[in-house]
Amino acid sequence: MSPHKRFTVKRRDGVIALGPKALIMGILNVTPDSFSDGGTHTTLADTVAHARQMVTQGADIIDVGGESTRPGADAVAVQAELDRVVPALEALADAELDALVSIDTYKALVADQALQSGAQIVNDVYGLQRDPEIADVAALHGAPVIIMHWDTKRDTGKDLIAEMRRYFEVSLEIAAKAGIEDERIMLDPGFGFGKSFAENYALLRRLSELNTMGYPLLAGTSRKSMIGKLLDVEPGARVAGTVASNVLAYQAGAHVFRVHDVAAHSDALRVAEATFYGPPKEIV
Ligand code: 9MG
Repeated sequence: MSPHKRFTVKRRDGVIALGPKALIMGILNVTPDSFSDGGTHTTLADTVAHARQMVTQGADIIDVGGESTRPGADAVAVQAELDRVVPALEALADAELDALVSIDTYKALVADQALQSGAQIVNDVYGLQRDPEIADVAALHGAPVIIMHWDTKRDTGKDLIAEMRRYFEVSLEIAAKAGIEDERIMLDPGFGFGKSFAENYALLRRLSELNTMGYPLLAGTSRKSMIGKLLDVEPGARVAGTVASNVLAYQAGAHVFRVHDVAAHSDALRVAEATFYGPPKEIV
């Protein structure tokens, strides 16, 4: 049986078709302290070149973030975050890349400016619960929203998936109250966020249980410590481990994959798609 339910996610100017074809979200950090690319994409030209390379390699979405979410990273003030992301978003819009652009922020003001500067999707690692006005902003712009699970007050004695469902229900209620339609929502279990090493692997093992929530799923394991700690390797050497985790996430029904290493995932996910659904007709 196909693990991938088909969804048509509404955007302001179109739709995102999700189903058997895995979508790749390439990570574009515009932070000086990005943990795994060393913050090397510092000039606007470099930023655009990196995004263009990811699109050439198969990225469908470019996720622009101006505040690092790595453990121990400092929070960034709204203006500082805007100073990082707005010029990058405007440069990406000028470049007319063949990809959608998402803004990785939990701040309503940043999301608002970002959506006016070319971003089309809101990626909120706090699932609309840190700054609930972000839901109003997304609704106003007709933007799809990625609701990620990051429950800083979770009862770790309770079942992770059951707790995650409860967290998502709260986020979904915030979204509904703001007027965000169900067809604009994707869910993300938030690998690495407030979960132990063992819980991250339990989450991957049980990921398919989230399919019953009835929303598309995004998986983000890229170069995270769940891979690095297991293999005892630095971020740059976590590609094979990340690919393995994402192929398993695909098998569990995930639709979108947030990754640093786009080329490797493009190949691996094409193999996974062909295995589940048969190779493309033009090759047969
Ligand atoms: C910004 N960011 C870092 N990790 C992430 C993940 O796993 N999912 C999403 N949606 N965003 C993330």
